[in-house]
Amino acid sequence: MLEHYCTSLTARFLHLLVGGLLILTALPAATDPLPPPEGPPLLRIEGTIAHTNVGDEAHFDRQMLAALPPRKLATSTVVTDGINHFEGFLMRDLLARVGAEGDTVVATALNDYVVEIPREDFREFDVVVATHMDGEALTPRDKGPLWIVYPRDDHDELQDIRYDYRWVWQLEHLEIQ
Ligand SMILES: Nc1nc2c(c(=O)[nH]1)N[C@H]1C(S)=C(S)[C@@H](COP(=O)(O)O)O[C@H]1N2
Ligand SMILES: [Mo]
Repeated sequence: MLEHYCTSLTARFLHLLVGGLLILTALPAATDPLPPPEGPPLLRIEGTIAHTNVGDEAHFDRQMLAALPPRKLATSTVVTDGINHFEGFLMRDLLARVGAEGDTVVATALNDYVVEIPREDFREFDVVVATHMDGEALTPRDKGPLWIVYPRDDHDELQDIRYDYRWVWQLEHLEIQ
């Protein structure tokens, strides 16, 4: 009887242990160190971030961006006609990946356009950083390599000039403050 009790306790413990290990290994890559970029960086992130790979900054090449959980979004935009199909990743996941702390994200584009975005946007809405539009990789000639895309068709409040100017195209740099 006692023996049986002990075995089942041990079994329970092992069960919990194995369960715990499974959960740990399944945790998103958010806690892994950032590998150094192998290709040219498409996006550089600096400021209050926990994970860096080039000096004080986190640099992401195309492959590293592609390793983030993929996300699709179909929406209209103020600068294109009809509905576009975007592919990329969530800004929220990117910020988690670098261990960002801070309430403001300053986004800078290749054309030196700079805008401050409240981090709250990325908690509240599934904002995508798009690498592709309608099946084609975005290029610097056409709003690329990265374009911040809000789910504007899903939320009336996003159909507002205050949000339009946060749709940074040709995105290349983020500073977390
Ligand atoms: N890289 C970049 N992104 C940008 C801008 C810009 O000048 N450069 N303009 C912003 C503004 S003010 C708006 S309203 C929307 C649409 O700008 P557009 O009509 O000039 O394309 O994109 C935003 N993203
Ligand atoms: Mo604008």
